[in-house]
Amino acid sequence: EGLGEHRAKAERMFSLMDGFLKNDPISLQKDILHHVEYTVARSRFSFDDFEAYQALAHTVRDRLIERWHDTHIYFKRTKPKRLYFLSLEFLMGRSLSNSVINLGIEDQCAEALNQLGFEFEVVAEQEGDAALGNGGLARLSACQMDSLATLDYPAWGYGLRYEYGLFRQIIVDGFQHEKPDYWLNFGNPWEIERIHVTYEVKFYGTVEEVEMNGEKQKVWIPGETVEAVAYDNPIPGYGTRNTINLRLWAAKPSSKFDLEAYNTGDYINSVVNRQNAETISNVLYPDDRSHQGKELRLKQQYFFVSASLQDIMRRFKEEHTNFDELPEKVALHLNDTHPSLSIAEVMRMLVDEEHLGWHKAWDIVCKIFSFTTHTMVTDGEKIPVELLENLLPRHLEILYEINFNFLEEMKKRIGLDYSRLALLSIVEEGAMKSIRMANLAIVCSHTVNGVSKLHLEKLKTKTFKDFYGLYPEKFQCKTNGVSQRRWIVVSNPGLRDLISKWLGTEAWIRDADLLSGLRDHLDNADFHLEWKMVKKVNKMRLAEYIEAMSGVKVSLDAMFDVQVKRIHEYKRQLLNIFGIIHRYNCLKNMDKDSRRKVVPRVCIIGGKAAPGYEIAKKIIKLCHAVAEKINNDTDIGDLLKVVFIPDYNVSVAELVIPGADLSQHLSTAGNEASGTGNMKFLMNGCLLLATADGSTVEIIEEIGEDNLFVFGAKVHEVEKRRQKRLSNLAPLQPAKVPLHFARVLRMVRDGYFGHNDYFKSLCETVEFGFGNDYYLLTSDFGSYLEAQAAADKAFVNQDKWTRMSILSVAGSGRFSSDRTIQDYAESTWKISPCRCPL
Ligand code: B1N
Repeated sequence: EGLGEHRAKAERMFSLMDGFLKNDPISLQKDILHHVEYTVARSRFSFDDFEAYQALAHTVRDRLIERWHDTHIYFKRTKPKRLYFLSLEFLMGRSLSNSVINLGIEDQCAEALNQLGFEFEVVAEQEGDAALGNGGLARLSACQMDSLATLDYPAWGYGLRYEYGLFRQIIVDGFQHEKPDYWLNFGNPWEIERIHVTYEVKFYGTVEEVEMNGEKQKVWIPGETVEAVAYDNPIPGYGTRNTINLRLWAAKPSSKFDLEAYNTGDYINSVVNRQNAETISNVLYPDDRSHQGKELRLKQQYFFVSASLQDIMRRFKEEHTNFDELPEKVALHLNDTHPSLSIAEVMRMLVDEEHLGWHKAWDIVCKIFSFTTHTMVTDGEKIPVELLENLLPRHLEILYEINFNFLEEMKKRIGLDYSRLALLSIVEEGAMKSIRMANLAIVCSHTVNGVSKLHLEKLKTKTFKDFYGLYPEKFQCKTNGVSQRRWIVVSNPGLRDLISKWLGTEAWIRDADLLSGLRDHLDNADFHLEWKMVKKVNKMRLAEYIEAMSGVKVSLDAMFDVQVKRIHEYKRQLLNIFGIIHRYNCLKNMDKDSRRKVVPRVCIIGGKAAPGYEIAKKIIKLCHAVAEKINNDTDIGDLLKVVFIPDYNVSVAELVIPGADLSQHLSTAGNEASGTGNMKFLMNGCLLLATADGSTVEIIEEIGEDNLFVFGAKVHEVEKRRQKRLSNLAPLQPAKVPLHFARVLRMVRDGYFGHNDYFKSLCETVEFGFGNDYYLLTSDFGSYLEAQAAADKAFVNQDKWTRMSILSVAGSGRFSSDRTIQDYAESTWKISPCRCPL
């Protein structure tokens, strides 16, 4: 009876809805106008590009919501094992083009806009970037969400809804300044606020022991409550109806907040205090290496962890009654150590709230967590015990107990070897007692993943050597990948069309391995011609952008040489700049005849320095100082131009990468865990000039070393060279420094580019007796210049260059995030596709 009634009601609703939204250009136009009038509240007779963007975004959003609902109803019905991807950072960039492409309605949208007098590209450019992350790790999360949706996996992403994303970089007089990125200023049509999906998150307070059913039980009496509100961001898959959810949490003052103060009449102060709660999710930490010992950061982490896990457990309990089923139904993935408080939180929920008993809870916890580390350094994230004790007293107890049990087990396994036990311990003793988050994550996760083969090797032999000895089976390699939807289809439509035309199919958009089919046309002259044409058009676009940003006019005949990524000493932007200065010196010393044979270059550098990272900021200034000198040297003209692209972010990357001929990835071998920029350039037919570091090693494996320019010390040589440098230290031996390098260094030091006082400490990083050139610029310089010369030589032979470029794209299939995600799904998460029927 009840069921029949329910069905009748549903059918009536559906008929009122007039079926699903339609995607023909006329229906789309109607919807756009509807949103102009009723959502944006502008007259349908006068609206500008931005308003057209808003209206179109809402039109697309409606369609996403339909699919999102269907997907979730289907997941609810089939109850598959779900993956929860926990990450404190997601770099989504823009959403419009990506959504429209994944929904398969790009042509219809373009036509609809056209008939309303707008152009899709112009409208799409109105959108700002969602920059809720720092760099590679955060963009990786975004690509992986795209792959999870496309491959139909029942997955959720969880993160924080920072009101201020990564700072905007402004360049004043060659210096970086940081401006807040208040990205929500103009609204965000891609999120759905769920005012009813809220959870209380507690902080501070004390732990007390109470009697419960004749047993002693710990309870946490928190001192502060903050509310977490869910904001859902639909993530559409490509070529599927599946649309999954990225749920981001925002902090709101709890209604229970500070009741006491209200009662005592201090109204104004209690409102001000309430407001403070919101600061928790306000701002993203802009340093992608260390933010240690900061209370706000710890608060962010726990706020995120607590809200996500309450949500996950609520969903589990809706569908299941027995916690024994948890490992079959829930996979929790820790994206780096940042969310690893989750481990203590799940233990607390199971032990204190569900009364499961420690051993049973522990057994379950060890089956649900997996962990990916993204770093090469041993000295990972640590939380001072003092902070935890104050902010999360119960969690600290739980961490101690986990550690105690772990060490007891280890004593049985390895004996009373206290120095070894001290290394394994989750708790670091010493001046600042702290919790080692990586140790915690390794002990409690069933899988520990590295992000490239080389990275995994280092994890096994160095970083986590002791753990590898204990749990060899946990350690796995999941080489990173990037989404060909974002990095070819969205950002390089010309190349997309060309690939589809020559492969005779668009299937590569879901199956990147098909790109290898391009090899069949390797020597086809028409193919070459079209290939070069696509690059030329992309270079034109980039040249216009460069002129608009920096006023520098660049020649399209020049080789566009690009290095864009966060500024770090280990990434060696300084090597690039020194190479540019050397090139300048060479040009100055050449006669007219020799100059005619030179390949003109446009050297493009972009990236942000962490606000407190002085040396990185000096690198940015040096780049500008060198650019000013060279670009204004009329004697050099188009032979060499240097450009710094300000405020590098996802949308800038989408413009720069397709227009690059050559890209540089210069990290000292053994420092870049993977790198993903290299893959994006590879997919866009840009040749790589790179060290054998991180995932580049696998790119070399895939396309062969003849098809890129590899240079520099290999991983196993780096340690030796460092030792050698140090042994040279005692008697200063400047003669050991290659002449070219010494000359370039001296020019910077002596003020050839001005600001010599300011650059002094930068120069010292590569000088003996000071920084001792830890990153080995001196010893790699010669080999770097040789690789540069090889690139020049190859560029002269455009046939050869084009072949290398084609082979790069053809070999990029392995570096699709689809491959990475499928591997994770099958071997780590043990989840299966769950495809929502049409
Ligand atoms: O993660 C990327 C790798 O491709 C890069 O090689 C690696 O450097 C990068 C703290 C990080 N490692 N660690 C971070 C980011 C934010 C933060 O707050 C650390 N990012 C990486 C993807 O695997």
